[in-house]
Amino acid sequence: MRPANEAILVIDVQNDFCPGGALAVAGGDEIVAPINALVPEFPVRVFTQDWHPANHMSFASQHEGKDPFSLTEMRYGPQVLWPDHCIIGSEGAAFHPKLDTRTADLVIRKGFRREIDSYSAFFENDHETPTGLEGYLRTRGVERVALVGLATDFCVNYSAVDAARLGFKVTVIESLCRAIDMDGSLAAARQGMSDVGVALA
Ligand code: VGL
Ligand code: ZN
Repeated sequence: MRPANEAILVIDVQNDFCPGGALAVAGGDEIVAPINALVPEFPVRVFTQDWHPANHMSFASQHEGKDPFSLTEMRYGPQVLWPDHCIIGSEGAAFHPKLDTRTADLVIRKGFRREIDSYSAFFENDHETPTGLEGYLRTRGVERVALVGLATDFCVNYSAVDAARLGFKVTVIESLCRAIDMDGSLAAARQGMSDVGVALA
């Protein structure tokens, strides 16, 4: 067991981000078994779930004439438009069937407000609406967080950067993550994470 102040965050290991899903990440299912093996080593274990209403504003289907993977402006800044994914209560929003969720202490759902996307496990994409995860981790005495899951360049990246900015010591275990990698987004994410002191392991 790792020290009592260490948490693992398992980000969005859901059917829609795995092969066959609506926003499939290549190799997304390969990380499930090694994540199952790693999670029990941590005393604090948080899993996240992307969780959108069917008319979520991050969906291209809500923007007349816009294609998935194009960009739009939201009140809080630029936003990639996605295929419909992780709709509340759907099979696509469920955790991968082989992911052992019995080990989770807490499941955080995010992205449930129609108007705001939420890549990060800590703040929605306006960078100010909190999910409550910071308070949970602090009240459990957590000082270090390790991140694994999907996708490296979006939800893992945003969660890792927010964690570092909040003062946690952060490691992204890259071998247990997989990326969407659109238009150099993986390289940009790795640079952005390094810039705020996230260790890439
Ligand atoms: C994610 C795009 C849209 C992710 C979630 O989990 O990385 N990416 N929603
Ligand atoms: Zn999403």
